Amino acid sequence: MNKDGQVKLDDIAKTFDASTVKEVQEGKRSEQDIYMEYMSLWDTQVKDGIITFDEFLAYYEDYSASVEEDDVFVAAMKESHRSTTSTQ
Ligand SMILES: [Ca+2]
Repeated sequence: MNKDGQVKLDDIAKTFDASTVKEVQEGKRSEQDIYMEYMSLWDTQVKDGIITFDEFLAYYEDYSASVEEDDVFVAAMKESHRSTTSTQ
């Protein structure tokens, strides 16, 4: 996040590796499909490729509210995060 309280979509994209998502590894969905779905979670209010602080907060509100019904995707996100921070 920069001094203006905004995050560029590209910065978030760098932290996300769609190839580690289970559905991609199983060939059920394309990396592009997962990537676009992930990005659409963030850039919600004004789709300009920049995540404002309001959009950032909105994401986390939605995220916490939808954990139970969307737990498969959340698990995939955790798996993705783990793999990007591992030494392998
Ligand atoms: Ca935006």
